[in-house]
Amino acid sequence: MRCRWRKFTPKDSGQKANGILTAMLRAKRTKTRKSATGLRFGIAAARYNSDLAEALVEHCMDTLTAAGARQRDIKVMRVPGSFEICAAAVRLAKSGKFDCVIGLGVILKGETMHAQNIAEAVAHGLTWIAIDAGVPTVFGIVTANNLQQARVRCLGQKHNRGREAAQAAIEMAALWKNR
Ligand code: DLZ
Repeated sequence: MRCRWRKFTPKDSGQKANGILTAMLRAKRTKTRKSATGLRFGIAAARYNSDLAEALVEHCMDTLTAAGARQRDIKVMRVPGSFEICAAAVRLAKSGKFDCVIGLGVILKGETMHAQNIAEAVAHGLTWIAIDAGVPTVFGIVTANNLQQARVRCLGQKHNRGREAAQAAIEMAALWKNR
């Protein structure tokens, strides 16, 4: 009797790997498109690297309002640099007025460890705020090695971190509201 199963060949394993990769890419593309109607957002936005930082805020706001959030339900608190984001974020989170708090900023790598120290402090701070305040926080901080990388993530459409932060915030806020 002819065996139904062929021998597993390296070609098969290559195809299998391709299939897994395709599934992963598809999973990444499958974004939940939830409505932001009735949801309230606090944004702690750093001004440092101002043109890029402002573009992040605009993309974030546009995405929130396009999904149904009202302008008056979005509060933007501006701070000097990314290091100060957590001070504003904790105040927003503990105010009880927001369903999600978004940190936005642009950190560019310099010659020293400064950028890395700030980025780590903000990442830990936003994580801690979510745990402590029980309000979801979103890390919308661009940490780039150079200006070119930062431009792609702040000004471009494809990998825009402002838009991605807003989408994550909508999903988390909706989740918290059992929607
Ligand atoms: C000082 C500083 C430097 C060197 N780089 C950045 C940066 O790339 N992105 C950013 O958002 N902020 C930077 N800052 C400012 C610090 O975040 C902070 O405002 C100051 O250290 C004062 O606490």
